[in-house]
Amino acid sequence: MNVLLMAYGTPYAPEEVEPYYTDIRRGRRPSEELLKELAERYEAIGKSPLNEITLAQAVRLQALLNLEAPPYPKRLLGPFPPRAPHGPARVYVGTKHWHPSIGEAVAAMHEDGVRRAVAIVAAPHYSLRSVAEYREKVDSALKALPEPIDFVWVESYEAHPGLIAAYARRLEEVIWRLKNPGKAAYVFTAHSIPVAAVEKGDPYPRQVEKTAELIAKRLALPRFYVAYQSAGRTPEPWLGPDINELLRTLKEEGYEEVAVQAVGFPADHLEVFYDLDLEAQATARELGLRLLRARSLNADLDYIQVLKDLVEAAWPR
Ligand code: FEC
Repeated sequence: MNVLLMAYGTPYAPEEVEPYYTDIRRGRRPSEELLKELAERYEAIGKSPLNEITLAQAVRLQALLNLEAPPYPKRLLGPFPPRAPHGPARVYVGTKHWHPSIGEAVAAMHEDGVRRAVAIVAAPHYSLRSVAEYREKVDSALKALPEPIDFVWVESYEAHPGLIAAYARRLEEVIWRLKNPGKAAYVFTAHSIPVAAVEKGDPYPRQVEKTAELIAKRLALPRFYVAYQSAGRTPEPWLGPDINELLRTLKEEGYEEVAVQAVGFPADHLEVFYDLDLEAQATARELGLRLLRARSLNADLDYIQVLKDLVEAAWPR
């Protein structure tokens, strides 16, 4: 079994911020002002851990897919069906905007003799501005190969019961720390996308709502809100409400505590550490709101088990 696990990617060093940002902008170099602003955001969080987390996810996913029963005596455990029913699994990492790039990963897979694989993104929701773009990058890498690789895609998994349980578990930890959970506001966030994509019928906001609704139902939350974060620095309109704007509304409505969970991103990175932990936290402080954020899934085994389920279900039999 072969898997291509994809994520956004982040620069490894400050001098890589410029080419990374240029790649995000489809080859258009950012202005000095935009570049300075992004460099300052990285500086403020110290470093984005996204590449390390993606690698840890891949290592753990490969280990879980290859897990075989230890050779215990049959007398104790009875016949143990061997795991890894699809043969040895190999997981490759490809990042959308940095290295290893999706193109580099696809080329390495081909060189290793891979001709069939499951493609999955470490982000649960499909968008024309996320998964569709990962797919374009895979398709363009395939064009450079002498023989094709047959990819089976997992395009979204917004309602996977294991994902909902994993998110609910992290939010429950926040609920324990609230002074008055019955009167708190519960806010689920995802990366914003341009409104133009939504107008083209992008299922993204519907899928984000679904994830939020299922977590809220599982924890019997009295009410919940969905907000978007990290809108791009472009003049076009972006999907809202923005988390900072929503915090102002919540204050006006009389809330004192807000529990925030980023459901659009399984991993910690710039958009979590800067946009939520620094920016939204500063807005909340200014408004006199107590904001607590649920910790991310990262490479925790409950999330890796979700990836394993999805990959095994997609693998052609
Ligand atoms: O830690 C890190 O260094 C990387 C954090 C990071 C993640 C991420 C995820 C998503 N994005 C999505 C959509 C867009 C669209 C644009 C866009 C732009 C940026 C910029 C940075 C950035 N994104 Fe991102 N995104 C991350 C970081 N993103 C930096 C450029 C500066 C800025 O605008 O803030 C606009 C592109 C354009 O100009 O055309 C659209 C979506 C996701 C969630 C799915 C995924 O993880 O792939 C959707 C992590």
